[in-house]
Amino acid sequence: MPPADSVNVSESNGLTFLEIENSMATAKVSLFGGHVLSFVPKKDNKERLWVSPHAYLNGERPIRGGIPVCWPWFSDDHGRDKGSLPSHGFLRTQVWKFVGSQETSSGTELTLTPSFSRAEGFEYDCNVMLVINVGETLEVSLITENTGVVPFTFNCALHTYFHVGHIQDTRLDSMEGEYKDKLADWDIKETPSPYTINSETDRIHLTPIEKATINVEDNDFTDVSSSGHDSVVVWNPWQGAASISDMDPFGYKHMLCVETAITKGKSLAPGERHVMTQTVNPC
Ligand code: TA6
Repeated sequence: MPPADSVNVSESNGLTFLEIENSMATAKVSLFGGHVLSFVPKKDNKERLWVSPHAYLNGERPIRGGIPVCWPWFSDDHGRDKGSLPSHGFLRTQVWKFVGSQETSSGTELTLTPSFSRAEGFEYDCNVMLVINVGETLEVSLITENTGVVPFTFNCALHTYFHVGHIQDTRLDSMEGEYKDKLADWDIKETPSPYTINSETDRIHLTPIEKATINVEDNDFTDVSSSGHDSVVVWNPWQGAASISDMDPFGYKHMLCVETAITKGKSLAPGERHVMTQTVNPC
C-alpha cells in the first residue's frame, strides 16, 4: 500500500526517513531505530524534540536525540556482564520496517515494526510494533505481544529528548514520589519540589506518573503523558556531555530527557499483549 498523502519517504546517507506534514503538525521519523526525530505542532511552530547536532545519522550508532526505543531491557539491566550486550537493547540500532500509514481524524498514523525482536539476551518469540500518531499531539505506542509458548519478562523506554530553550529556565512539574538515583549508587530519594535541573541528573522515578509538565520560562510548554509504564526516567548529562562523543559540551543546556519506561520488569504470558504509550502534548 502506498503511504498516506501526508507522508513523504526520503533517503539520506543510506537511511530512510518518513516526513509527515498534515494540517496539525510536521514530524520526521527514521526507520533506523524506529526513531522519531522531530515533532513541530502548527499551533506554535516550536520543535518539541531535541537531536544532537553531532548525532550519527548514518546507521553507525544509535541516534542521540529524538525518541530512542529501548527494548527489551533498559540501560545495562540485561542480567549479563555490563558491556557484553548493547545498552538499552537492540531495537535502536536496527532498521525497522514501515508497515503502513493512514490518515485518521486525529492526524497521521504510522506503524513500524523492527526487523527482528529475538536476539542474544532475549530469546523469545514476540511481535513488537511502534504506532505513531502525528496530530495536535504526538502519540507513540510501543506494543509488545508474546507470540510464543512460554512467558517472558521485559523492560523498555521511550527515551524522549525534549528540546528546551535553556535547562536553567526549565522546571518539571507534577512529579512526585521516590526515585532511584543512578549517580548515588541507586539511593532512594524523595522527588524535589520545585523540580529544577542544576547538575547532572539520572533518575528512575518509581511512581508511574501519568502526566508531567515541562515548564519553560514559567510557562507550561509541553505535557508528557504516559500509560502502561511503571517508571519515569529523567536524564540530563550536564557537563558530562563533554565526554559523550555525539554531543557537544554545551548540548546539555537545550535538552531534557523525560522517559516513559518499564524498569521493574513486565511479564507477558503466551498470547498476552502490552501497550506502553507516551503522548507529547503542546500546552
Ligand atoms: O535514560 C538515562 C540513561 O540510561 C543514562 O544513564 C544515560 O547514560 C543515558 O540513558 C544515555 O544512554 P546512551 O546509551 O544513549 O548513551
